[in-house]
Amino acid sequence: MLKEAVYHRPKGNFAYAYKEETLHIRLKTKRNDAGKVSLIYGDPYNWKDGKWCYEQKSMTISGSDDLFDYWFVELTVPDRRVRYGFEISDDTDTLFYAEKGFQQDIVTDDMSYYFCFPFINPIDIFKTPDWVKDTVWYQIFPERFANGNKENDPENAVPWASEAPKLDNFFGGDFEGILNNLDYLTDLGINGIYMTPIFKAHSNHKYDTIDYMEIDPQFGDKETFKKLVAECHKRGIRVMLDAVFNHSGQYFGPFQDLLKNQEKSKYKDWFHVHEFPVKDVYPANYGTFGYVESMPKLNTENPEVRDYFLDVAAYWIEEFDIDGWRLDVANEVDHAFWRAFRKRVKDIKPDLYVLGEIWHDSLPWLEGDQFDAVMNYPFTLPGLDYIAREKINTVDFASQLAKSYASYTETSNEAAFNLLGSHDTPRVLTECGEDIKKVRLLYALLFSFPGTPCVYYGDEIGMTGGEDPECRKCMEWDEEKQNTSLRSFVQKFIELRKEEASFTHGKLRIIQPEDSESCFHFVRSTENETVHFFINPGNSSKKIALNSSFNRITDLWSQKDLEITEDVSVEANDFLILKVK
Ligand code: ARE
Ligand code: CA
Repeated sequence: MLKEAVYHRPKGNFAYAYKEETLHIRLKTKRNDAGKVSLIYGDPYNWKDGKWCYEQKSMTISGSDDLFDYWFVELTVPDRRVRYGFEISDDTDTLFYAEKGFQQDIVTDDMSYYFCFPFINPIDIFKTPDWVKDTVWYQIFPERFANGNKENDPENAVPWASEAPKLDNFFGGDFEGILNNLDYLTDLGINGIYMTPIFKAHSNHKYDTIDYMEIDPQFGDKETFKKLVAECHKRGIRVMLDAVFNHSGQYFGPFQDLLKNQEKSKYKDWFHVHEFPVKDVYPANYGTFGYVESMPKLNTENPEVRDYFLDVAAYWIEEFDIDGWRLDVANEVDHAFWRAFRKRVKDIKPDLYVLGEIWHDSLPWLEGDQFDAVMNYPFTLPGLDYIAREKINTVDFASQLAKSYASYTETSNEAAFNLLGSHDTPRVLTECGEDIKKVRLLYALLFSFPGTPCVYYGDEIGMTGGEDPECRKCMEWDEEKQNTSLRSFVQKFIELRKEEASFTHGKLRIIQPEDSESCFHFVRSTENETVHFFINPGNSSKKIALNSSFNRITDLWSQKDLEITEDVSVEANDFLILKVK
């Protein structure tokens, strides 16, 4: 056994309280090295005749990447305190591994040898809102979804879809346009809307905020917004807004005051001034988002700035009853700010969804004191590489997904915001070279994987579009131009997801592919059922061996029961979902 590859640490994604009396524990070992791992565990105070009383529970592999197997066990701990170690066997020997390293035999007379989860205190348990895993989101870029009121169009607005989207053109999308089409969303099965910024701002994307306390007049007013949220809630649709607290726009009052009064400005410490006089010209002599001088970076470490933006966040929850905040450029704002943010918003609304926009490893933000989840681009990008671009094979894909999944707690994995694209990326059909079969496969993955899926507006009807701003075309409302069969496919999958508990609550196991041409096979299981998912992006059908231990098998897509004797195969560019009892 390669001992150097064995790793555990009683923290982070390797050990955490999932519930008041439930611990999750992970161990990683070299891929295909350990045949069996079991947890040795017990109450540190439970001794008899000078010996520690322990129990054993076998662990299972939840997934493997190119280097490691990730072992997992869910442990019930009634006394909420535990010492533990691991018994690891390969085909030649058995070793015991704990905080003080490896031993040939179980240690029963020295607690200091073992890893320690001292006590599960409820207040420390990382909880995400229960409703999130049952939500299917629809992302709306308000300027481009629907124009329900021409009166509020910006004066330079052009007729709907009359030209290509640009960095600076307007088509007049607004809240009334969304209100007029809520039935369309309900019919699709949507029960969550994520809107990109809606506050007063200069641009068509509104990430350059002028006033965080005002709705942008081109979208409507506070009354219309209140009506929109109420209508959504009536339909069981949750509403999440976009918080741009990393930077403001250059016309944000405090920044304008800084430009005017310079060192005398009472806002001089609200930004990252490099030198005075501050000038809003390129290159900016103050901190900005990227190199965008129209987006001055806010000094969120300044208590005045922190208090101002926590009040903003609180206002839109208290006054408009929103259900979530998506946090823009979340990784560039200090952790202290986000800890204060979580405390403030959860005190107002404990089941508010706090979603960070982070494109890379985000564990430091996902340990329970900051975000509930992040936008899961580490799911999106390998999925596009595997199915859309055919850049990686099944072994690579299974490895990348298993690795990113094992990097987080189940708690945040269950609330992960899974997406195939957004207003920042090319549309999925364009990524798939306009091959609808590939898009269907990606949706099959999106709606089956643990987390909460999001449909980017118009993707469900086969809209195309490259990099921003091309991915922000006006929504296509002419049914003749919509791919209505793709829409029905999406609608059916959302329905299936709502009917089958394993899609939203099943524990994940990613099966190691036999070879690079195999289907991508993963399993989701609850107490009463197990569902096997097979994704075959290849150009030939693939037979799958049905395990004889299954007694009843249902093909969930066709709703047909299968005989065990039948040879079952997954067609090319297709998927198969088998529920076994
Ligand atoms: C647009 C064009 C730019 C152009 C700029 C000029 O896209 O090419 O230079 O205009 O002004 C908003 C608008 C954008 C606009 C941008 C800047 O929506 O249209 O750009 O403002 O004005 C990284 C960040 C991530 C960020 C993306 C864009 O980590 O937080 O870059 N996403 C958020 C929002 C955006 C928004 C902003 C931030 C600014 O979602 O919509 O842009 O508020 C890799 C990296 C990621 C990187 C990602 C995308 O994966 O790992 O870190 O994201 O690429 O570039
Ligand atoms: Ca309008």
